[in-house]
Amino acid sequence: AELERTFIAIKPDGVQRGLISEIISRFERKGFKLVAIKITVPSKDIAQKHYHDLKTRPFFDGLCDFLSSGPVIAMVWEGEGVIKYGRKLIGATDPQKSEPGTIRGDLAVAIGGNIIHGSDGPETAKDEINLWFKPEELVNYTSNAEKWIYG
Ligand code: YYY
Ligand code: MG
Repeated sequence: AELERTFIAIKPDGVQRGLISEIISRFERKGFKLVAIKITVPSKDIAQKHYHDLKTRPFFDGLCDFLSSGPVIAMVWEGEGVIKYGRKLIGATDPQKSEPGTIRGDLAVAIGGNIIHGSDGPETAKDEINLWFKPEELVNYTSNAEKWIYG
């Protein structure tokens, strides 16, 4: 299996709504491997860096306030195609447009409460992992299921 990694975060709304295990289980059952996880209240500075691509958008300030308003579950997931497929598991940004079967499609109704973040490409994945985690917080290990998952 190729060592592709993505940054996934359960935002404060997902944590407050008790959706941590539901969301983690979707990545885990798919066959992706959890290599880092923590619960943290991100500073406004981390939130602004995390969403820096959106800094000219009118909702930027509110979005950063929201992300830093409470506990977030920050994770790194590893697996073949995990960046692109992780986005697929998450669904469209606006839950009104997310397909049923996706995390946002099944569990969210509004864009301001879309419960989860996932990196949108290899470059952002690398930047976001580096922003949220120290290298030593990433755990390299062999999962015994890998030979069954990848064939
Ligand atoms: O990557 P993703 O979370 O699906 O969407 P982005 O376009 O990167 O926007 C990040 C975040 O900003 C989104 O999850 C909700 C919020 N947002 C918003 O509040 N209003 C918009 N019109 C677009 C995005
Ligand atoms: Mg995005």
